[in-house]
Amino acid sequence: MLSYLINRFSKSFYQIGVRVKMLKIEQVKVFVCNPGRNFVTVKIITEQGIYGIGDATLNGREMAVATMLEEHIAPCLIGRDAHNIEDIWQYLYKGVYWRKGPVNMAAIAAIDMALWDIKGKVANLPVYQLLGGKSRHAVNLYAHANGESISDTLDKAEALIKQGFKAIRLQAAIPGLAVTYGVLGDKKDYFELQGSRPLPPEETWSTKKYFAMVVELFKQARERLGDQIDFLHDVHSRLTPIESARLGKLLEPYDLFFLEDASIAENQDNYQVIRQHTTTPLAIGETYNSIWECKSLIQNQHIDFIRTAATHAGGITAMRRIADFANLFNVRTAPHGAPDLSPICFAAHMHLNISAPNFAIQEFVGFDNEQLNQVFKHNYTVESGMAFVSDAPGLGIDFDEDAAKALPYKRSYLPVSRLEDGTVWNW
Ligand code: GCO
Ligand code: MG
Repeated sequence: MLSYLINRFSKSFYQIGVRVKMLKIEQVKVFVCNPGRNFVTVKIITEQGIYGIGDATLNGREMAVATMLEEHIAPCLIGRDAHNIEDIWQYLYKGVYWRKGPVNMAAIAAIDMALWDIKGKVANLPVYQLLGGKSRHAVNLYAHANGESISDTLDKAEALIKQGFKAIRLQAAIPGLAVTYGVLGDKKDYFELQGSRPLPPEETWSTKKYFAMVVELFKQARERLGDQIDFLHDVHSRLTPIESARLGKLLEPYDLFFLEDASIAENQDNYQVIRQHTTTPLAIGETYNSIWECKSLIQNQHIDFIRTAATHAGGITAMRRIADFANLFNVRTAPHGAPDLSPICFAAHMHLNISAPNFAIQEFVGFDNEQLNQVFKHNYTVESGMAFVSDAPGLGIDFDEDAAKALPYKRSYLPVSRLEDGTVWNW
């Protein structure tokens, strides 16, 4: 009798298991479109007609990723089971002799996002539910205030505060330099809004001129905006480690939420130099393609925030591993949210942000370009400086193939930076 029951019991489990049908990948489509700037999008379609989408945009190198996907990755995916996200990730990462790299990892990332999108649709659940559910009710955002002068920046910050933002990145033009990173000007020809730049524009950098502006910016910001707003700033890797250490010290009285990309950390020990001199919180990671680039920064607690993006660090699967690792060392996540990451990446971040226990803040520039919204149909809402995740199954975002086809790719580059004597510098 007992063996009969055990037999029946295990049999019914077995039968339940069998009901999870294989989701054969039938087609992998790749689109490169330009609704105001270039985006690379992947669409994976299963035999059952269920599809998922992913972002593979690598600013200035879009066609390299599109070729990687079309030529090298798509043919290996046809016929595989879309359910096996982890195995497909390992197959594309470990299974290939040549690991990591921005082109490769952006391609893997897009496939991974599309597979999570499919899994959510099949389960009829938003992706965050598959990641363990909500750790918070909404996602804190930081907005950008970029000005032609300090007072212009602070005017823009005041307008954002009126909209309800409680965390603002402040960037202002550097007197004496023709162009400053992050400042739009009236030309509307700043990289964030680029349509096409057939050749890389060149810019000049001066650390001395920058220091003269930046400390004054935060002094005036505290005087004018009070002590209840979180301020952030992106150095965009222009300083050496000891210069970063000095800047961190000079900014301590103004209590930054974080100082981003103060120095390059190809040599991860650079951050030890900065860390030992300043208590200004440090953030880095938007260009990282894997956990290996931030491993020692995190485990030595030389940074406070890790800014990897789903599109560049290997998708939702990889972002989740980075977040969990960072959590062991009190490092919180603050994903990159520049306009060259498509709304699909933003949607992926929303699911990660709402679920990760150690999420801190999401960079947010908004998607208020009409063409862009024709191509990408997103579903989240923003209120009082916070974003609310979509409860639609999957990632909660859709892609209009026809709208995308009507807006073809245009070659475009990021700028190149030089010192005043002509030496190539970090842009
Ligand atoms: C940020 C970033 C971006 C990058 C851009 C490059 O913090 O938002 O630094 O502005 O420059 O993503 O493609
Ligand atoms: Mg940045």
